[in-house]
Amino acid sequence: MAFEYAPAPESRAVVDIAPSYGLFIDGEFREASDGKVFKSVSPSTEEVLSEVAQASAEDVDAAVKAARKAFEKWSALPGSERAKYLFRIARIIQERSRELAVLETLDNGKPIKETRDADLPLVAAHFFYYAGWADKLDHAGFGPNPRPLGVAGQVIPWNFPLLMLAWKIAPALAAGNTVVLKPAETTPLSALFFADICRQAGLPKGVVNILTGDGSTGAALVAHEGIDKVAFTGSTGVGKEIARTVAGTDKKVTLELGGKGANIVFDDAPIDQAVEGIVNGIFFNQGQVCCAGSRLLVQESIQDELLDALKRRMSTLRVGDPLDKNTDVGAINSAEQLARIKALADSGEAEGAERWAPDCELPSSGYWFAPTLFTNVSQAHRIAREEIFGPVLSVLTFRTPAEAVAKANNSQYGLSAGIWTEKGSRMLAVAGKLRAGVVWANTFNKFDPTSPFGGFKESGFGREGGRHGLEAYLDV
Ligand code: TAP
Repeated sequence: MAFEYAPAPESRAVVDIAPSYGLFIDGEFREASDGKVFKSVSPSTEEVLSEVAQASAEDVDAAVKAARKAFEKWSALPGSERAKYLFRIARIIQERSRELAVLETLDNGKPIKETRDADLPLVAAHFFYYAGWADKLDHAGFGPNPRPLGVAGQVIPWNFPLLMLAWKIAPALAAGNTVVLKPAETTPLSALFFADICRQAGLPKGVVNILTGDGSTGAALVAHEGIDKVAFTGSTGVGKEIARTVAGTDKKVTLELGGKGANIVFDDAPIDQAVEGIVNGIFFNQGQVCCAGSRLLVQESIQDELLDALKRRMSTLRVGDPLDKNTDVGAINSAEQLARIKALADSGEAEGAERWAPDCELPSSGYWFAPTLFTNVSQAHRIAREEIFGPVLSVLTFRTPAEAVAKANNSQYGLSAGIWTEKGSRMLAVAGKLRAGVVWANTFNKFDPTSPFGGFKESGFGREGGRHGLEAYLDV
C-alpha cells in the first residue's frame, strides 16, 4: 500500500472504512482509467482515512454513458416503481445512520451531535419526501405530461457532503433522471458509502454514478456533451465559471452559491432566545454554511446587553474532538479553508475591527479555529462583505428598521437572513423588504425538505427542496 493506513480506534469502529475506494460507475466500483488516486484525510486528526480514485475525463465519459443507457429504462418506469427504490434508499439510510454519521464526522470534522441529529435525519427526510412525489408528477401543477430532463451532472461541496448529495439525487431520481455526481475532494467518503446503499437497495445499474476527483473532474463533467442538466453547489467563483461553460448549450442549470446572511436583532427581541439563534446561526458546522448568519445586525440600544450575553454563551462552547457527543464546535474542513479563515480574520483586525474570542484550548493536531466575534465593524470591511465560511461573526449596529434593511441588503449575496422581534407586523414588513431567498423569523438555520431553498443576486439561481426543487429536473 502506497500510504499509511491507520486502523479504526475503538471509538469509531462503528463504521468500516476500506483502505481504498474506486469510482462507482454502472453499478460497480472500479479504478480510475489512469490509476490515479488521492487521500481523504480526517481534518480533526490529519490521519489518512482512505485512498480514493481520481476520475479522469475518460471516466467522466464512461459514467455519463452509463447514466444515458440507464435513463431509457429508468425514465420509462412508472413513478410508483421509482418511488419504491427511493423509499428503500431512505429506509437504509435510517438503518445505517449511525455508520453514516460517524463517517461524515470523521471525513468532514463536524460534531457528531450535528451529523446524528441534523444531517442524517434531514438526508433520510429528503429521500422520503421526494419518494412521495415520484408517482404524483402529473398532479404537481406542472401542466400535462412533465418529462425528466435526462442525465444530470451534479457537483457538490464539502460542508454538508451527504445532505447536498440528497438535495441533488433525490429530486433528480424522483423525476426520472439519472445522475453522475461529484463530491468534493476533501469529503468523498459518504458519497461512496451512499453508492453502496444504492447497490443494497437494488437500484438499477447506471442510475446513480459517483465520481470522486478534484475540480478538474467537476469541470469535465459540466462540459460533457452528454449532460442535460447541471446542478452545482459551491463557491460563487466556480459557479460563474460553470455558467460560462454551459452558456450557449441546451443544458439546464441551477446554481446554489455563497452567502453573507444578516441576523437582525431588534430591541424587543427575547435576548436569551436571540443569543441561541445567533450562536446556531454562525457556529453550527463551524460557520461553514452557505446560509450562515455571519453578519449580526443589532439595534444600538441593546448592543451592550446582547453582546455581554453572547460572549457569556460563547465562553461555554466546547471546541474539540468531533466524535465526542458533548462537542459543540468541531474542526475546520481543510488546511486551505483554515488559511482562508485566518487571512480574513486578520484583515478584520488590520482594518480596525475589534476581535474577541473566548479562552479555549485547541487540539494540537488537525485544523481548528476558535469561535470569534468582531465588533466596531463597518460595512466597508472585508469581514462584513466577503464570505468567511468559518466561525467568525461580524457585528454591526443599526437604529431604525429602514437602516437594518438597507444594511442587510448591502451585499453581493442574497441567500438567507434572520429577524428577531416580538412584533409580528415588524417581522412581516422587514421580511418583505429583504433580498434573501430564505428569511427566518425568531429562529435560524432551520431546514425542511418541503421548503424551497436558494438565492438572490450572486447567491445563485434556481431552487432546491419542495415542489420547486422537482421542477428543476423536469421539462414542464
Ligand atoms: P468550490 O470550490 O466551488 O467547490 C464546490 C465543488 O465544485 C467541489 O466539488 C469542487 O471540487 C468542484 N469544483 C471546483 N472547481 C470546479 C470547476 N472549475 N468546475 C466544476 N467543478 C469544480 O466550493 P467549496 O469550497 O467546496 O464550498 C464552499 C462554497 O460553497 C462557499 O462559497 C459556500 O457558500 C458555497 N455553498 C453554497 C451552498 C448553497 S446551498 N448555496 C451550500 C454549500 C456551500 P473540489 O472539492 O475537488 O475542489
